[in-house]
Amino acid sequence: MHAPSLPDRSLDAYAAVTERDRLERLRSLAGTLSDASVLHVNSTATGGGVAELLRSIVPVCNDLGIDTDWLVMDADDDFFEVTKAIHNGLQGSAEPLTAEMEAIYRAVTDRNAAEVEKRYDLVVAHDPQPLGMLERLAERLPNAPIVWRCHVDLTDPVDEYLAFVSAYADRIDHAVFSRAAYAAIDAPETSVVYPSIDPVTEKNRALDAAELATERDRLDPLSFDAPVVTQVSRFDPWKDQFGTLEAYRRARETVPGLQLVLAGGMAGDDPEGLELYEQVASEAVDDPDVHVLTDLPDTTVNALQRLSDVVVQKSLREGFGLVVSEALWKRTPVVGSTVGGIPLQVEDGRNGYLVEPDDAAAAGDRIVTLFEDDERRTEFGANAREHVRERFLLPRQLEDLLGVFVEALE
Ligand code: UPG
Repeated sequence: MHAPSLPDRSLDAYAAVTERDRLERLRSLAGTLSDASVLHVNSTATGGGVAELLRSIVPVCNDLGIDTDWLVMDADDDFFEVTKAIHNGLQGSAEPLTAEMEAIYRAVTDRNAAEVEKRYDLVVAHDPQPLGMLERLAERLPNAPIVWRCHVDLTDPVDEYLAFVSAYADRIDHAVFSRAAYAAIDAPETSVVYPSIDPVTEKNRALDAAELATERDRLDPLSFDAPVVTQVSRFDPWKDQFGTLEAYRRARETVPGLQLVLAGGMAGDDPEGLELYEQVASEAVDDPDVHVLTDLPDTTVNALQRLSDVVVQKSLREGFGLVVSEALWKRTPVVGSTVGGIPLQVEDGRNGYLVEPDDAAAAGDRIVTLFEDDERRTEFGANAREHVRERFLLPRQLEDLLGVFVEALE
Protein backbone atom coordinates (compact mmCIF):
# COMPACT_ATOMS: atom_id res chain seq x y z
CA MET A 1 0.00 0.00 0.00
CA HIS A 2 1.23 3.51 -0.64
CA ALA A 3 0.02 6.99 0.24
CA PRO A 4 -0.28 9.45 -2.68
CA SER A 5 1.04 12.95 -2.11
CA LEU A 6 -1.78 15.44 -1.81
CA PRO A 7 -2.25 19.19 -2.06
CA ASP A 8 -3.18 21.30 0.97
CA ARG A 9 -6.83 22.33 0.92
CA SER A 10 -8.87 24.51 3.19
CA LEU A 11 -12.64 24.57 3.58
CA ASP A 12 -12.40 28.37 3.45
CA ALA A 13 -11.57 28.09 -0.25
CA TYR A 14 -15.17 27.01 -0.88
CA ALA A 15 -16.84 29.92 0.92
CA ALA A 16 -17.58 31.77 -2.33
CA VAL A 17 -19.60 28.87 -3.78
CA THR A 18 -21.22 27.44 -0.63
CA GLU A 19 -24.05 28.68 1.55
CA ARG A 20 -22.94 29.63 5.02
CA ASP A 21 -25.34 27.15 6.64
CA ARG A 22 -23.72 24.27 4.82
CA LEU A 23 -20.25 25.35 5.92
CA GLU A 24 -21.49 25.48 9.50
CA ARG A 25 -23.08 22.06 9.25
CA LEU A 26 -19.83 20.70 7.85
CA ARG A 27 -17.84 22.13 10.73
CA SER A 28 -20.29 20.68 13.19
CA LEU A 29 -20.14 17.19 11.59
CA ALA A 30 -16.36 17.43 11.57
CA GLY A 31 -16.45 18.31 15.27
CA THR A 32 -18.36 15.08 15.94
CA LEU A 33 -15.67 13.18 14.03
CA SER A 34 -12.66 15.00 15.48
CA ASP A 35 -11.50 11.99 17.53
CA ALA A 36 -11.83 9.54 14.66
CA SER A 37 -9.08 8.45 12.32
CA VAL A 38 -10.33 7.45 8.90
CA LEU A 39 -8.70 5.33 6.21
CA HIS A 40 -9.73 5.46 2.53
CA VAL A 41 -8.51 2.58 0.36
CA ASN A 42 -8.71 2.32 -3.41
CA SER A 43 -6.64 0.96 -6.26
CA THR A 44 -5.24 3.95 -8.16
CA ALA A 45 -3.83 7.36 -7.29
CA THR A 46 -4.36 8.85 -10.73
CA GLY A 47 -6.55 8.83 -13.79
CA GLY A 48 -10.19 8.28 -13.09
CA GLY A 49 -13.10 9.49 -11.06
CA VAL A 50 -12.35 7.79 -7.73
CA ALA A 51 -8.83 9.24 -7.52
CA GLU A 52 -10.27 12.60 -8.58
CA LEU A 53 -12.72 12.52 -5.65
CA LEU A 54 -10.18 11.37 -3.06
CA ARG A 55 -7.68 14.06 -4.05
CA SER A 56 -10.20 16.58 -2.75
CA ILE A 57 -12.04 14.73 0.00
CA VAL A 58 -8.93 13.62 1.90
CA PRO A 59 -7.15 17.00 2.24
CA VAL A 60 -10.36 18.88 3.07
CA CYS A 61 -11.24 16.33 5.78
CA ASN A 62 -7.78 16.82 7.27
CA ASP A 63 -8.28 20.58 7.17
CA LEU A 64 -11.55 20.04 9.05
CA GLY A 65 -9.62 18.25 11.79
CA ILE A 66 -10.58 14.67 10.86
CA ASP A 67 -7.42 12.58 10.79
CA THR A 68 -7.77 11.04 7.31
CA ASP A 69 -5.38 8.83 5.34
CA TRP A 70 -5.63 7.52 1.81
CA LEU A 71 -3.78 4.32 0.90
CA VAL A 72 -3.59 2.95 -2.62
CA MET A 73 -3.26 -0.81 -3.13
CA ASP A 74 -0.05 -2.15 -4.67
CA ALA A 75 -0.97 -4.57 -7.41
CA ASP A 76 0.15 -5.86 -10.78
CA ASP A 77 -1.52 -6.18 -14.16
CA ASP A 78 -2.86 -9.68 -13.42
CA PHE A 79 -4.82 -8.26 -10.49
CA PHE A 80 -6.11 -5.32 -12.52
CA GLU A 81 -7.24 -7.69 -15.30
CA VAL A 82 -9.32 -9.51 -12.69
CA THR A 83 -10.72 -6.35 -11.11
CA LYS A 84 -11.55 -4.86 -14.51
CA ALA A 85 -13.53 -8.05 -15.24
CA ILE A 86 -15.33 -7.55 -11.90
CA HIS A 87 -15.99 -3.90 -12.75
CA ASN A 88 -17.30 -4.88 -16.19
CA GLY A 89 -19.38 -7.72 -14.74
CA LEU A 90 -21.01 -5.36 -12.24
CA GLN A 91 -21.88 -3.04 -15.12
CA GLY A 92 -23.40 -5.93 -17.08
CA SER A 93 -20.73 -7.47 -19.29
CA ALA A 94 -20.19 -11.20 -18.76
CA GLU A 95 -16.74 -12.76 -18.80
CA PRO A 96 -16.53 -15.94 -16.70
CA LEU A 97 -15.02 -15.50 -13.26
CA THR A 98 -12.59 -18.39 -12.91
CA ALA A 99 -11.04 -19.98 -9.82
CA GLU A 100 -7.66 -18.69 -11.01
CA MET A 101 -9.00 -15.13 -11.14
CA GLU A 102 -10.39 -15.46 -7.62
CA ALA A 103 -7.03 -16.78 -6.40
CA ILE A 104 -5.18 -13.77 -7.87
CA TYR A 105 -7.71 -11.47 -6.26
CA ARG A 106 -7.35 -13.12 -2.84
CA ALA A 107 -3.56 -13.12 -2.88
CA VAL A 108 -3.23 -9.42 -3.74
CA THR A 109 -5.96 -8.23 -1.39
CA ASP A 110 -4.54 -10.33 1.50
CA ARG A 111 -1.06 -8.94 0.92
CA ASN A 112 -2.32 -5.36 0.92
CA ALA A 113 -4.48 -5.86 4.00
CA ALA A 114 -1.44 -7.16 5.90
CA GLU A 115 0.33 -3.86 5.26
CA VAL A 116 -2.19 -1.68 7.12
CA GLU A 117 -0.45 -0.92 10.39
CA LYS A 118 -2.08 2.14 11.92
CA ARG A 119 -5.20 1.76 14.09
CA TYR A 120 -8.17 3.34 12.36
CA ASP A 121 -11.65 4.03 13.69
CA LEU A 122 -13.35 3.87 10.30
CA VAL A 123 -12.39 2.28 6.98
CA VAL A 124 -13.80 3.44 3.65
CA ALA A 125 -13.14 0.99 0.82
CA HIS A 126 -13.80 2.25 -2.70
CA ASP A 127 -15.12 0.01 -5.47
CA PRO A 128 -14.63 -3.78 -5.71
CA GLN A 129 -10.82 -3.87 -5.74
CA PRO A 130 -10.28 -3.65 -1.93
CA LEU A 131 -13.27 -5.80 -0.92
CA GLY A 132 -11.00 -8.82 -0.45
CA MET A 133 -9.11 -6.86 2.22
CA LEU A 134 -12.12 -6.44 4.46
CA GLU A 135 -11.98 -9.74 6.32
CA ARG A 136 -8.43 -9.14 7.51
CA LEU A 137 -9.07 -5.48 8.22
CA ALA A 138 -12.12 -6.39 10.29
CA GLU A 139 -9.97 -8.81 12.32
CA ARG A 140 -7.24 -6.23 12.87
CA LEU A 141 -9.60 -3.33 13.55
CA PRO A 142 -12.58 -5.04 15.23
CA ASN A 143 -14.14 -1.78 16.40
CA ALA A 144 -13.81 0.08 13.11
CA PRO A 145 -16.96 0.11 11.00
CA ILE A 146 -16.40 -0.50 7.30
CA VAL A 147 -18.02 1.72 4.71
CA TRP A 148 -17.98 0.48 1.13
CA ARG A 149 -18.41 3.17 -1.49
CA CYS A 150 -19.43 1.75 -4.84
CA HIS A 151 -18.74 4.04 -7.81
CA VAL A 152 -19.95 1.73 -10.58
CA ASP A 153 -23.30 1.64 -12.37
CA LEU A 154 -25.19 -1.30 -10.84
CA THR A 155 -28.33 -0.94 -12.95
CA ASP A 156 -27.98 -4.35 -14.57
CA PRO A 157 -25.17 -6.40 -13.05
CA VAL A 158 -24.29 -9.96 -14.13
CA ASP A 159 -25.51 -12.33 -11.37
CA GLU A 160 -22.16 -14.06 -10.94
CA TYR A 161 -20.41 -10.77 -10.21
CA LEU A 162 -23.17 -9.49 -8.01
CA ALA A 163 -22.81 -12.72 -6.00
CA PHE A 164 -19.04 -12.18 -5.84
CA VAL A 165 -19.49 -8.75 -4.28
CA SER A 166 -22.44 -9.83 -2.13
CA ALA A 167 -20.21 -12.45 -0.52
CA TYR A 168 -18.48 -9.51 1.18
CA ALA A 169 -21.71 -7.87 2.24
CA ASP A 170 -21.52 -9.15 5.82
CA ARG A 171 -18.11 -7.48 6.21
CA ILE A 172 -19.57 -4.14 5.15
CA ASP A 173 -21.35 -2.06 7.78
CA HIS A 174 -22.58 0.66 5.48
CA ALA A 175 -22.72 0.67 1.66
CA VAL A 176 -22.77 3.95 -0.25
CA PHE A 177 -24.07 4.08 -3.81
CA SER A 178 -24.13 6.91 -6.34
CA ARG A 179 -27.84 6.40 -7.13
CA ALA A 180 -30.72 4.74 -5.26
CA ALA A 181 -31.25 2.42 -8.25
CA TYR A 182 -27.85 0.80 -7.61
CA ALA A 183 -28.54 -0.49 -4.11
CA ALA A 184 -28.52 -4.12 -5.30
CA ILE A 185 -26.21 -5.31 -2.54
CA ASP A 186 -27.82 -6.10 0.72
CA ALA A 187 -25.55 -4.41 3.26
CA PRO A 188 -26.78 -3.73 6.83
CA GLU A 189 -27.06 0.00 6.06
CA THR A 190 -27.10 1.73 2.69
CA SER A 191 -27.00 5.37 1.66
CA VAL A 192 -26.91 7.31 -1.56
CA VAL A 193 -24.25 9.99 -1.94
CA TYR A 194 -23.93 11.75 -5.27
CA PRO A 195 -20.33 12.42 -6.21
CA SER A 196 -19.26 15.99 -6.95
CA ILE A 197 -16.62 18.09 -8.60
CA ASP A 198 -14.17 20.33 -6.81
CA PRO A 199 -14.41 23.93 -8.05
CA VAL A 200 -11.01 24.99 -6.70
CA THR A 201 -8.82 22.39 -8.42
CA GLU A 202 -6.68 23.03 -11.46
CA LYS A 203 -9.25 21.05 -13.46
CA ASN A 204 -12.16 23.27 -12.51
CA ARG A 205 -10.91 26.71 -11.37
CA ALA A 206 -11.58 29.82 -13.46
CA LEU A 207 -8.96 30.49 -16.15
CA ASP A 208 -8.11 34.03 -17.23
CA ALA A 209 -7.75 35.14 -20.84
CA ALA A 210 -3.96 34.73 -20.88
CA GLU A 211 -4.19 31.18 -19.53
CA LEU A 212 -6.86 30.29 -22.06
CA ALA A 213 -4.68 31.69 -24.87
CA THR A 214 -1.76 29.52 -23.72
CA GLU A 215 -3.96 26.43 -23.68
CA ARG A 216 -5.40 27.23 -27.12
CA ASP A 217 -1.84 27.28 -28.45
CA ARG A 218 -1.05 24.04 -26.71
CA LEU A 219 -4.08 22.39 -28.36
CA ASP A 220 -3.12 23.51 -31.88
CA PRO A 221 -3.92 22.25 -34.59
CA LEU A 222 -7.34 22.06 -32.96
CA SER A 223 -8.97 25.42 -33.73
CA PHE A 224 -11.56 27.10 -31.53
CA ASP A 225 -12.38 29.45 -34.42
CA ALA A 226 -14.35 26.55 -35.87
CA PRO A 227 -16.99 24.45 -34.05
CA VAL A 228 -15.69 21.96 -31.48
CA VAL A 229 -17.42 19.06 -29.78
CA THR A 230 -15.51 17.17 -27.08
CA GLN A 231 -15.68 14.01 -25.01
CA VAL A 232 -13.28 13.64 -22.06
CA SER A 233 -13.19 10.04 -20.86
CA ARG A 234 -10.86 7.22 -19.99
CA PHE A 235 -10.52 4.88 -22.96
CA ASP A 236 -13.02 2.33 -21.73
CA PRO A 237 -15.72 0.48 -23.70
CA TRP A 238 -18.42 1.84 -21.37
CA LYS A 239 -17.58 5.39 -22.44
CA ASP A 240 -18.49 4.52 -26.06
CA GLN A 241 -15.99 6.68 -27.93
CA PHE A 242 -17.04 4.86 -31.12
CA GLY A 243 -20.64 5.98 -30.62
CA THR A 244 -19.43 9.55 -30.16
CA LEU A 245 -17.44 9.29 -33.41
CA GLU A 246 -20.61 8.17 -35.17
CA ALA A 247 -22.60 11.06 -33.67
CA TYR A 248 -19.91 13.52 -34.77
CA ARG A 249 -19.93 12.14 -38.33
CA ARG A 250 -23.66 12.64 -38.53
CA ALA A 251 -23.52 16.16 -37.05
CA ARG A 252 -20.73 17.13 -39.40
CA GLU A 253 -23.03 16.66 -42.38
CA THR A 254 -24.93 19.71 -41.11
CA VAL A 255 -22.30 21.67 -39.16
CA PRO A 256 -19.52 22.57 -41.61
CA GLY A 257 -15.98 22.36 -40.26
CA LEU A 258 -17.06 20.55 -37.07
CA GLN A 259 -14.13 19.10 -35.13
CA LEU A 260 -14.23 16.31 -32.56
CA VAL A 261 -11.89 15.93 -29.60
CA LEU A 262 -11.68 12.57 -27.85
CA ALA A 263 -9.48 13.28 -24.84
CA GLY A 264 -8.70 10.40 -22.57
CA GLY A 265 -6.25 9.03 -20.13
CA MET A 266 -5.36 5.60 -18.86
CA ALA A 267 -6.14 5.01 -15.20
CA GLY A 268 -3.42 3.05 -13.40
CA ASP A 269 -5.89 0.26 -12.58
CA ASP A 270 -7.34 -0.09 -16.09
CA PRO A 271 -5.42 -2.46 -18.38
CA GLU A 272 -7.97 -2.11 -21.23
CA GLY A 273 -7.15 1.55 -21.82
CA LEU A 274 -4.19 1.34 -24.20
CA GLU A 275 -5.84 -1.19 -26.50
CA LEU A 276 -9.00 0.84 -26.81
CA TYR A 277 -7.03 4.04 -27.34
CA GLU A 278 -5.22 2.39 -30.26
CA GLN A 279 -8.51 1.21 -31.80
CA VAL A 280 -10.07 4.67 -31.48
CA ALA A 281 -6.96 6.43 -32.84
CA SER A 282 -6.80 4.09 -35.81
CA GLU A 283 -10.52 4.56 -36.56
CA ALA A 284 -9.98 8.34 -36.58
CA VAL A 285 -6.65 8.43 -38.42
CA ASP A 286 -8.03 9.51 -41.80
CA ASP A 287 -10.02 12.47 -40.48
CA PRO A 288 -7.84 15.52 -39.66
CA ASP A 289 -10.76 17.07 -37.77
CA VAL A 290 -10.83 14.30 -35.17
CA HIS A 291 -8.26 14.88 -32.42
CA VAL A 292 -7.55 11.90 -30.19
CA LEU A 293 -5.56 13.31 -27.27
CA THR A 294 -4.09 11.52 -24.28
CA ASP A 295 -2.73 12.46 -20.89
CA LEU A 296 -3.54 16.15 -21.03
CA PRO A 297 -2.57 18.22 -17.98
CA ASP A 298 -5.51 19.30 -15.81
CA THR A 299 -5.26 22.94 -16.94
CA THR A 300 -5.61 21.79 -20.54
CA VAL A 301 -8.63 19.59 -19.73
CA ASN A 302 -10.10 22.61 -17.96
CA ALA A 303 -9.57 24.85 -21.01
CA LEU A 304 -10.85 22.22 -23.38
CA GLN A 305 -14.10 21.76 -21.44
CA ARG A 306 -14.46 25.55 -21.29
CA LEU A 307 -13.66 26.36 -24.92
CA SER A 308 -15.62 23.51 -26.54
CA ASP A 309 -19.06 24.47 -27.86
CA VAL A 310 -20.64 21.18 -26.84
CA VAL A 311 -19.48 18.29 -24.64
CA VAL A 312 -20.72 14.76 -25.28
CA GLN A 313 -20.93 11.91 -22.77
CA LYS A 314 -22.50 9.02 -24.59
CA SER A 315 -21.68 6.35 -22.01
CA LEU A 316 -23.34 2.93 -22.06
CA ARG A 317 -23.05 2.70 -18.25
CA GLU A 318 -21.96 5.48 -15.92
CA GLY A 319 -21.95 5.40 -12.11
CA PHE A 320 -22.12 9.18 -12.05
CA GLY A 321 -19.83 10.82 -14.64
CA LEU A 322 -17.79 13.64 -13.13
CA VAL A 323 -16.89 14.87 -16.61
CA VAL A 324 -20.51 15.89 -17.13
CA SER A 325 -20.56 18.23 -14.13
CA GLU A 326 -17.07 19.44 -15.03
CA ALA A 327 -18.34 20.64 -18.41
CA LEU A 328 -21.64 22.01 -17.08
CA TRP A 329 -19.79 23.98 -14.38
CA LYS A 330 -17.84 25.65 -17.20
CA ARG A 331 -21.11 26.60 -18.87
CA THR A 332 -20.73 24.11 -21.69
CA PRO A 333 -23.94 22.26 -22.60
CA VAL A 334 -23.76 18.47 -22.63
CA VAL A 335 -25.36 15.87 -24.89
CA GLY A 336 -25.46 12.80 -22.66
CA SER A 337 -27.02 9.38 -22.62
CA THR A 338 -29.89 8.36 -20.36
CA VAL A 339 -27.74 6.05 -18.25
CA GLY A 340 -26.54 5.97 -14.66
CA GLY A 341 -25.72 9.34 -13.14
CA ILE A 342 -25.90 11.33 -16.37
CA PRO A 343 -29.62 12.24 -16.15
CA LEU A 344 -29.03 13.59 -12.62
CA GLN A 345 -26.79 16.15 -14.21
CA VAL A 346 -28.12 16.78 -17.71
CA GLU A 347 -31.56 18.37 -17.67
CA ASP A 348 -33.02 17.66 -21.09
CA GLY A 349 -33.81 20.94 -22.85
CA ARG A 350 -32.38 23.10 -20.02
CA ASN A 351 -28.64 22.55 -19.88
CA GLY A 352 -28.19 19.97 -22.61
CA TYR A 353 -29.95 17.01 -24.17
CA LEU A 354 -30.43 13.37 -23.25
CA VAL A 355 -30.41 10.58 -25.82
CA GLU A 356 -30.75 6.81 -25.61
CA PRO A 357 -27.32 5.20 -25.16
CA ASP A 358 -27.54 3.16 -28.37
CA ASP A 359 -28.75 6.06 -30.50
CA ALA A 360 -25.71 7.77 -32.01
CA ALA A 361 -27.91 9.37 -34.67
CA ALA A 362 -29.97 11.13 -32.00
CA ALA A 363 -26.78 12.30 -30.32
CA GLY A 364 -25.61 13.71 -33.67
CA ASP A 365 -28.94 15.48 -34.16
CA ARG A 366 -28.78 17.03 -30.68
CA ILE A 367 -25.27 18.29 -31.34
CA VAL A 368 -26.69 19.97 -34.46
CA THR A 369 -29.59 21.47 -32.46
CA LEU A 370 -27.10 23.08 -30.11
CA PHE A 371 -25.08 24.54 -32.98
CA GLU A 372 -28.21 25.95 -34.65
CA ASP A 373 -28.83 28.52 -31.96
CA ASP A 374 -26.03 30.44 -30.21
CA GLU A 375 -28.46 32.05 -27.78
CA ARG A 376 -29.81 28.71 -26.67
CA ARG A 377 -26.28 27.47 -26.08
CA THR A 378 -25.56 30.48 -23.90
CA GLU A 379 -28.82 30.06 -21.97
CA PHE A 380 -28.14 26.34 -21.46
CA GLY A 381 -24.64 27.23 -20.26
CA ALA A 382 -26.02 29.58 -17.60
CA ASN A 383 -28.54 26.92 -16.45
CA ALA A 384 -25.75 24.36 -16.40
CA ARG A 385 -23.59 26.39 -14.04
CA GLU A 386 -26.46 26.89 -11.57
CA HIS A 387 -27.47 23.22 -11.65
CA VAL A 388 -23.96 22.16 -10.67
CA ARG A 389 -23.58 24.95 -8.11
CA GLU A 390 -26.69 23.76 -6.29
CA ARG A 391 -26.09 20.02 -6.41
CA PHE A 392 -22.70 18.79 -7.48
CA LEU A 393 -19.94 20.73 -5.72
CA LEU A 394 -17.63 19.24 -3.11
CA PRO A 395 -19.12 20.75 0.09
CA ARG A 396 -22.51 19.08 -0.58
CA GLN A 397 -20.87 15.71 -1.15
CA LEU A 398 -18.73 16.11 1.98
CA GLU A 399 -21.75 16.91 4.11
CA ASP A 400 -23.51 13.76 2.87
CA LEU A 401 -20.43 11.63 3.35
CA LEU A 402 -19.59 12.89 6.83
CA GLY A 403 -23.22 12.20 7.74
CA VAL A 404 -22.66 8.57 6.74
CA PHE A 405 -19.45 8.42 8.79
CA VAL A 406 -21.22 9.78 11.89
CA GLU A 407 -24.01 7.21 11.43
CA ALA A 408 -21.53 4.36 10.92
CA LEU A 409 -19.68 5.28 14.12
CA GLU A 410 -22.81 5.61 16.28
N1 UPG B 1 -9.85 12.76 -16.90
C1 UPG B 1 -8.74 13.51 -17.15
N2 UPG B 1 -8.10 13.36 -18.32
C2 UPG B 1 -8.53 12.50 -19.25
C3 UPG B 1 -9.69 11.72 -19.00
C4 UPG B 1 -10.34 11.87 -17.79
O1 UPG B 1 -8.31 14.32 -16.34
O2 UPG B 1 -7.91 12.41 -20.30
C5 UPG B 1 -10.57 12.96 -15.63
C6 UPG B 1 -11.89 13.67 -15.83
O3 UPG B 1 -11.68 15.06 -15.99
C7 UPG B 1 -12.62 13.28 -14.56
C8 UPG B 1 -12.10 11.87 -14.30
O4 UPG B 1 -10.88 11.73 -15.01
O5 UPG B 1 -12.25 14.12 -13.50
C9 UPG B 1 -13.07 10.81 -14.80
O6 UPG B 1 -14.14 10.71 -13.93
P1 UPG B 1 -15.56 10.15 -14.34
O7 UPG B 1 -16.06 10.85 -15.55
O8 UPG B 1 -16.43 10.25 -13.17
O9 UPG B 1 -15.33 8.63 -14.81
P2 UPG B 1 -14.60 7.31 -14.19
O10 UPG B 1 -13.14 7.45 -14.24
O11 UPG B 1 -15.18 6.18 -14.95
O12 UPG B 1 -15.08 7.27 -12.65
C10 UPG B 1 -15.84 6.31 -11.89
C11 UPG B 1 -17.22 6.03 -12.46
C12 UPG B 1 -17.93 7.35 -12.68
C13 UPG B 1 -18.03 8.11 -11.36
C14 UPG B 1 -16.68 8.20 -10.66
C15 UPG B 1 -16.79 8.76 -9.25
O13 UPG B 1 -17.17 5.27 -13.65
O14 UPG B 1 -19.22 7.15 -13.26
O15 UPG B 1 -18.48 9.43 -11.60
O16 UPG B 1 -16.03 6.93 -10.60
O17 UPG B 1 -17.77 8.11 -8.52
